[in-house]
Amino acid sequence: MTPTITAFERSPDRGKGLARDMRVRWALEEVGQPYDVRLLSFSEMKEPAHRALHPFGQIPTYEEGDLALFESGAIVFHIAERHAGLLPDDANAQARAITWMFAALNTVEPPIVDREIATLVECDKTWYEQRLLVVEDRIRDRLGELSSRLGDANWLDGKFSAGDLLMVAVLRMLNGSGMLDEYPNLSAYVARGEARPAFKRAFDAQLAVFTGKPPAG
Ligand SMILES: N[C@@H](CCC(=O)N[C@@H](CS)C(=O)NCC(=O)O)C(=O)O
Repeated sequence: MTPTITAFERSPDRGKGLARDMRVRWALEEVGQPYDVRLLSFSEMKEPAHRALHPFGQIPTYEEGDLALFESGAIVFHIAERHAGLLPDDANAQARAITWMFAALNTVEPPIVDREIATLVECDKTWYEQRLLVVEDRIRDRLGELSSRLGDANWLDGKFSAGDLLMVAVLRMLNGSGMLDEYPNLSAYVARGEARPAFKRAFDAQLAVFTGKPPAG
């Protein structure tokens, strides 16, 4: 059965692949599962029909027959569990890959989201500059720790997994901030993720929504 996901009709990032449907598209592309997309305006996202799928009125959602899911991490996990390719077969290696999924969303993403909120919503406040410094220090702590753990490995734990997919997606939220450049192994890690054919297909499909032109190829 072909799943349907939801995405922004007009992405605020202008197709830079930062809206969270990108994580779901990327996972589906990695496992070779075709999908449909239902585009939503901001007002449609807050209407009862969409809130029945997503209590917080956000994207992405995922529908597959009777199953409806929200939260990009839960959706990526579901895709990884149902298809080969995103989680290792060995039970312990699988548990470690899932740990990295949680680490991406629970430990690395929160200060990055705080920075996003600061720059978008709090930039007119008198305390903005001070807050930004504090938030960026918290991000640097996490990036330094992640950089030490990754070392010169290609991926976080052996082969590419759903843990890497989510970690790369989260780190990409720093694109344009210059912060990743301070950690060359993390920049290279993100570049490796972005070079994956499945990432490119997902990126092009999301960009096509913004440009209105079908993806090339
Ligand atoms: N924790 C959620 C966050 C979802 C989220 O923040 N979605 C954004 C798009 S990337 C959204 O819908 N923003 C519009 C809004 O919150 O009104 C997830 O990972 O799926």
